[in-house]
Amino acid sequence: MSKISKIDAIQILDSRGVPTVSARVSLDSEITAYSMVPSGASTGSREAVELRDKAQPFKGNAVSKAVNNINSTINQSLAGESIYNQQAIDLLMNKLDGTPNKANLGANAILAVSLGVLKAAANDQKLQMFQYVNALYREIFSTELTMNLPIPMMNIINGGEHANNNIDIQEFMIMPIGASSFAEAVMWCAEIYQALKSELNSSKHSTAVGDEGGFAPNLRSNREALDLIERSVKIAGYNFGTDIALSLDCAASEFYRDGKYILQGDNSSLSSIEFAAYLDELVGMYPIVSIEDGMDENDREGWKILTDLMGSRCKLVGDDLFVTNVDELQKGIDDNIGNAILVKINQIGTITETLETIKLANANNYSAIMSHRSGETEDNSISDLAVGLGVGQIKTGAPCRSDRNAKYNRLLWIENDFPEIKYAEFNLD
Ligand code: 2PG
Ligand code: MG
Repeated sequence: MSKISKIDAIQILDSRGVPTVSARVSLDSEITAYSMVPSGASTGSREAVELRDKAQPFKGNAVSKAVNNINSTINQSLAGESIYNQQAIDLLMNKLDGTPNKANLGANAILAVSLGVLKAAANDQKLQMFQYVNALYREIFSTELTMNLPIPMMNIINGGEHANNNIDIQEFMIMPIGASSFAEAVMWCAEIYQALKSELNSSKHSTAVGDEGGFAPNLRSNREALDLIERSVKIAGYNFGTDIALSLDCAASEFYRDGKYILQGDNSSLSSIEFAAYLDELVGMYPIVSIEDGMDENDREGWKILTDLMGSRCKLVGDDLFVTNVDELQKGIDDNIGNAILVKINQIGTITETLETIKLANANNYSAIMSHRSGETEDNSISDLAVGLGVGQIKTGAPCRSDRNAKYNRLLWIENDFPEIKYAEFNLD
């Protein structure tokens, strides 16, 4: 039983050049593991607290307090613990923090350690992290869990808070649902991405990219973005609808003001019913199989309208709505809103709570999608989490920029080395 000998942390930079936390977990067996914490831009108001210094330098964004919390309190409390006690370690950190939203120690400090512990334990057992997390889930919940290679949801046009263009919808994603392997899925998406680049070039649009590696052109409307993607899919030689489906992340909380959804690109201000009808129309016109945050996180009435209208035809994914929080997901299940959840480890801050949320989703037939944040690092743990927890879908940006491709590339190696793990199937049930 290897024990934790030391946990330390430093401040590093994320893909936006903003500080974030990196931790190192060292064991008495001489194993060490490093973790890095991502950071969102379009954050849900009920997410666990990302502790920032709120003083110079880095315009208040430094994370030295979170780093110090690891180097002092957390290190002192966890030194000597068995590395295999993931649940006990996460619980202990939550107790040390003492708040419901990790405001004292910081979810960025707690997650860095929780993830570092998971990695160190896997290394210590000479297992791949996806194998270890799969075993951990099965042990905690006394249940079986089939692993798979997730269908990627590649965000190839960026808008909203992730780009300084005039597109309201934050993410336009392609999903290679017809591919027969993860490698084929990546190839298709990369070819479509390049076709889209040529299309943008020939129509004199910018090919600069947004935070998640997708293009960020100034387009007249959401529909123009969808039309461009349709053309690119076809030019690349794929069938629009059966090979490639689409998904959107509206991140609707970002354009919801005083009870209205304000679409600047379309020059309209819509009620919840009208916005649901707008989305329904898009689903009728394009093969959109998944819509994330189609309503504001507090517009539960709107979520109900949307779910009643389209829940049987489309995945309705709660991101800001559920914030990877088991209580928020339970409320959604009770109210019958949404039918899928986005899973972001830093929204909740520990591995144990992430597993609990996925367990609740699985038990209630809500799909789970493993997700990056718009601010990322080269840490590719979410790839292993997606495989080990068998969620079947991963959202981690365009096939461009190494902070995004680090995740896809890790999945390519997993598929190469473990051919018994199959590429997931997409179904709407
Ligand atoms: C989202 C994410 C990731 P952010 O809204 O789903 O794509 O963005 O990390 O900015 O919250
Ligand atoms: Mg989102």
